[in-house]
Amino acid sequence: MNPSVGSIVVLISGAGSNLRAIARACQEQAWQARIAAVFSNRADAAGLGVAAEFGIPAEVLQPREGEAREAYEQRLAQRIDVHAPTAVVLAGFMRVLGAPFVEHYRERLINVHPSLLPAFAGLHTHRRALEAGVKWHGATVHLVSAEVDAGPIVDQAVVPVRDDDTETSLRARVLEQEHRIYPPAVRALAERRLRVQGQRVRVLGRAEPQR
Ligand code: NHR
Ligand code: GAR
Repeated sequence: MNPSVGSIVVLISGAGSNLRAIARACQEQAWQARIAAVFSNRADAAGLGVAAEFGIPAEVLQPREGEAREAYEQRLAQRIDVHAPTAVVLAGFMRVLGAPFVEHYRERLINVHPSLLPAFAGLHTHRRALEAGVKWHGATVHLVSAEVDAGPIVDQAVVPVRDDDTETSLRARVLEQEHRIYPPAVRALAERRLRVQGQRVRVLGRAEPQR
């Protein structure tokens, strides 16, 4: 294996549309990185089918009954580390991760969150944005810290909130932006082109024009 080529591990729980966007970009562009494996904490995640479509090895790793969170995360990390990842990518992964796991992957763990952080951390972001009456909503790519949805921000995208929006229509508009901004951020992390200073992240060698 060529050590200069980055290794990407993707964690999913659901549909896998972000996994698809990343796999497609990785395939179509000449990334100096490969998607080595996909892990799902749910056996019924549709994203497992996406992994199969792209020929990416996928593994279901479910918490056992009564298993402590830290024990599960230790098993997960053991399986992930087989691939010596330069990037561990949360793509609709719906379990909060404990501090030891997050620390183990410090500056290698990345997430896309469906809001303009620090607004609407946590769940049900589109419903909460509609309830709050904000006129602009969006998506945030951030490095994962032990505090949920509070890590250094890599990129953001903004969408308008329309008068006739529902949770469903707003979610679709945001998801489209996730698919646009997440792949280049994952690529930069996997290719070791992110520089972190406190809460601020610089992306080196970003292709221009970016938007
Ligand atoms: N873990 C840490 N430590 N830090 C982050 O920033 C994390 C994280 C784990 C996941 C993704 C995330 C998001 O983008 C993420 C970021 C799930 C929950 C949650 O509360 C919160 C944030 C995120 C994902 N999950 C419930 C739980 O008890 C389960 C909810 C469910 O199964 O539907 O883990 O917002
Ligand atoms: C995405 O909108 C992602 O931002 C969100 O779940 C969706 C996953 O879609 N993540 C969270 O809400 C985390 N709390 P996908 O499985 O099709 O990529």
